[in-house]
Amino acid sequence: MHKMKMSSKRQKSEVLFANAKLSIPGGVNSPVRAFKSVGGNPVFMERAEGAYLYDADGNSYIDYINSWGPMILGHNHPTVVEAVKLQAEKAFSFGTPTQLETEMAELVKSLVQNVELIRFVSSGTEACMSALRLARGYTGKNKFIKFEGCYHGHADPFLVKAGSGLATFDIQTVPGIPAGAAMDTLTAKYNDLEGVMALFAQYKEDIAAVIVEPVAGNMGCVLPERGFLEGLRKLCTAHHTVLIFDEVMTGFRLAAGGAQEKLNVQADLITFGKVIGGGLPVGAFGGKKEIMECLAPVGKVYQAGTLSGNPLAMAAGIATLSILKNNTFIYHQLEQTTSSLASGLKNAFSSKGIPVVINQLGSMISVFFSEHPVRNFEEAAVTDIPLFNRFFHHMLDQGIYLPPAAFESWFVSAAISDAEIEKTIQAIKTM
Ligand code: KE4
Repeated sequence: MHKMKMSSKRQKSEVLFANAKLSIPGGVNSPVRAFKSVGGNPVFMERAEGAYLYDADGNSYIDYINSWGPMILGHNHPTVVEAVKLQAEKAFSFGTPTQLETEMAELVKSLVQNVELIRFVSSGTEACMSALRLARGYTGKNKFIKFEGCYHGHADPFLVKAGSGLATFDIQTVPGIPAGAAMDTLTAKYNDLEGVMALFAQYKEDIAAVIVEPVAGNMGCVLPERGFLEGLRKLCTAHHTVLIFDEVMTGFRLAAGGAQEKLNVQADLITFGKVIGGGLPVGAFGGKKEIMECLAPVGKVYQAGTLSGNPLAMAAGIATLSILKNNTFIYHQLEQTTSSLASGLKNAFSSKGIPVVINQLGSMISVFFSEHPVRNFEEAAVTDIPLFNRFFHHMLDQGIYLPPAAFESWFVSAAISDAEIEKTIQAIKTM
């Protein structure tokens, strides 16, 4: 572990972290926040505005994590804040149907053409867990394929060769998951269509689903190679297998219609999270009517949630998605900003003689310290992690907040302008 000189600038965060650990395991409510991989202690944030985070000690940071994706418009967008305030004055939650949920569902359907029905939940984990159960209930089959380095939340069947925090902490097997819960989980290498074909050759019609991050973000950003997603589509159609695109990260981020629009490949079920809630807890899964109507109370596949479709969260989601729908130039702007970040990073590191691979699509980007391409988790895992950790802390001390792990995508927001990009690139020169 790379021991980092702790900046004296963050003493209040140190105290807050020590206190947090007395009441919360590891002082965090999600492991990836704990700086375990990059070393040092996490920074406690207090407020945010636009492109900037402000920590408990009053330091400011350009934000490239944006709550791990949700804050695509930047923090505290006035229209979103106003929508949540107005709803809060009416009610927080009823536990009854509301017109807001229908409005949100119609908004998603207007942006994602092959979503005929959608069910809202409160996290990406719930969305993926429910989509898998639905695919199994619809097909009557149990096995499913996931890809090494992809992360679909922390439900038992997915915690096999998973990405995000499991890759960061090198957790190969998770205690507490009975063999039965993961025995039907088949894994293949990302971008390895032959490997998937071999699994179909072995298990033929016994595979309920293939779930994939259409652009992977949980091993760092890794792009699908030409023909990979199209090949999965063909194999699933041929074998009556449900193709699930996990768009928790890519949904409403890569385009208004997500990765399906950007890459022109259609799934049978799509899961959503992050951006869909605009920073409040919303997940969702949707797709073909024929499949979705297997869900209770229409069908028998049970799935439920006290705060599913929560009015406050719906208000934030409706405001966020409406802005994205009515200002699609934002996606062009995000692409441009992130592309100039990518070329700035490449030039800055090559001028220092440091080999880097920059993987980027739209406003998702990752820096790998490597001389070789990174097309799957195996290749991501052999990049220079200690150098990434040093880079992370150097940038943090320069007022730039990156995801605190190499196996994570960065997320650019519409509030990040050329000024922030320039500052980010300048910071590398002093590394
Ligand atoms: P949540 O349950 O964390 O809302 O979503 C799970 C999930 C599902 N699918 C994909 C593609 C995801 O990226 C995620 C969650 N992403 C991580 C970041 N790599 C969330 C951050 C965290 O775990 O704290």
